[in-house]
Amino acid sequence: MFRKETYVQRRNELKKLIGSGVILIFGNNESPCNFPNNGYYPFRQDSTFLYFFGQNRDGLVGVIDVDNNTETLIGDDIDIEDIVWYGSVNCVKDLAAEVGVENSAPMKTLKAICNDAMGKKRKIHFLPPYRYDIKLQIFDLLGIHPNQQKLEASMPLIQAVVKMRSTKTAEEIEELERAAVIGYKMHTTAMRLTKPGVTEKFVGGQVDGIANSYGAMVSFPTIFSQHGEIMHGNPSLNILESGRLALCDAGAETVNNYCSDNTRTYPVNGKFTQKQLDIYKVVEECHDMTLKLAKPGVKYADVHFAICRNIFNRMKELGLAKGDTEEAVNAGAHAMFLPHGLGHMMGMDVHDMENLDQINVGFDDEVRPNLEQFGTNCLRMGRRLQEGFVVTDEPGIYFIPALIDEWKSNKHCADFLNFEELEKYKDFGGIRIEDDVLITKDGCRFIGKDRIPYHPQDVEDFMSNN
Ligand SMILES: [Mn+2]
Repeated sequence: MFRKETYVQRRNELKKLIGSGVILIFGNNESPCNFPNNGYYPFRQDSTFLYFFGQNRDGLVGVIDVDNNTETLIGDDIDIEDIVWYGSVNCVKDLAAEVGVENSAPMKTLKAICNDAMGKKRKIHFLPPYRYDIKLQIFDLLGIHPNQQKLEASMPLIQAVVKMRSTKTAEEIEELERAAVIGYKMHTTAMRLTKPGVTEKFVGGQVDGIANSYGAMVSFPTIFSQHGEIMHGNPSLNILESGRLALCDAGAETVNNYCSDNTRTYPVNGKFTQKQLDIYKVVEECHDMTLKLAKPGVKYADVHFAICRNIFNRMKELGLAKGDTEEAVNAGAHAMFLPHGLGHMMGMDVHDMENLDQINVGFDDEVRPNLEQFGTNCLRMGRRLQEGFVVTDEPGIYFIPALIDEWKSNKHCADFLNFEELEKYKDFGGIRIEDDVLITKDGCRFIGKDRIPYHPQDVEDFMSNN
């Protein structure tokens, strides 16, 4: 948790941005796994609740009455039965005081607060909920059916939260640096353990354990797979084979819930083949290109398309693509190789604020998303960069057999792709290199002091020496 003043100042800023009404910020509840008291899924507090109210406990709701300038932390104190099983915890009044909130009240008062506000026709601001228990809670409190809640959520509140959380302060950047240290340990451990004969699941499990032992948990389910061409390939019981590539996309969350997100791809046996190296070097070049292009005022969509054009040019050199690069990228032909965006915002959520809808986070009135074109529709961040933004830089090149077959059979982008050559890459897999980038005053830099090896020689050296 940060100092009390941080939360006080954030709530004051929020009140200024919202102007009037009552703001409800719902914390998350525990989620049982297979029966009510067993094996809770790891508790994860809602990030916006953490941002304004700091408390990492289930069953809390923050209420900010903007017009009367009052703040209340709502929640029930635990009883003696809970203390017997889980130990004692601070009462809600003390939790409130720790983050500079003057008032606290039991959960049953929330209904009265909402009824009073609704009776006076005051605006009640809430964010679009993503958990079913919170949807039911909103239904009970405000009478809005769950399937209407996204529509009825407060756009001014969404915009204010995005405005505030997009720019990371010095203390938040320190947390992101801490997450990067754990991420470094996770990835170098995976590189050490990767060798022919072990299962993907073994490596993935060890990576998860490091996140748990140094921080809160993983920032998203670890991807560790020889099928790098499957975007979210969870570790399977398949055995790692010499001659193949392994892709590891994993990140940590610090105990204060700030994230890291990195990807590395390396040969299972520690040595790239020439064919692998030819593709790898293109991804490496694109990854480094972002550092030169990303700075305040530049649209991240423009950085994305610069990288798409570079990939396409290099694919032409390798005989996999053909035709005019500009026309090809306009037609979306590059998505054969890169079917996702260059990156996304990152912070307390690994896809920061994605629950507030990507269109509100990564785009604005000036830069609109292209939701029609395959590949481009997966670009999560397009708008102009500002100092303090943190985005991922994650170019990749993939050879997806089903996509090659589909485009070949319906002749999609046939003027720009060499399907004969693509056939030879159907067993290649995929390569992605990802790091987290902080936008600075006049440029950008990677987060994390120690780079997880990614230059081909560094990767080979690390794998042969560890
Ligand atoms: Mn990512």
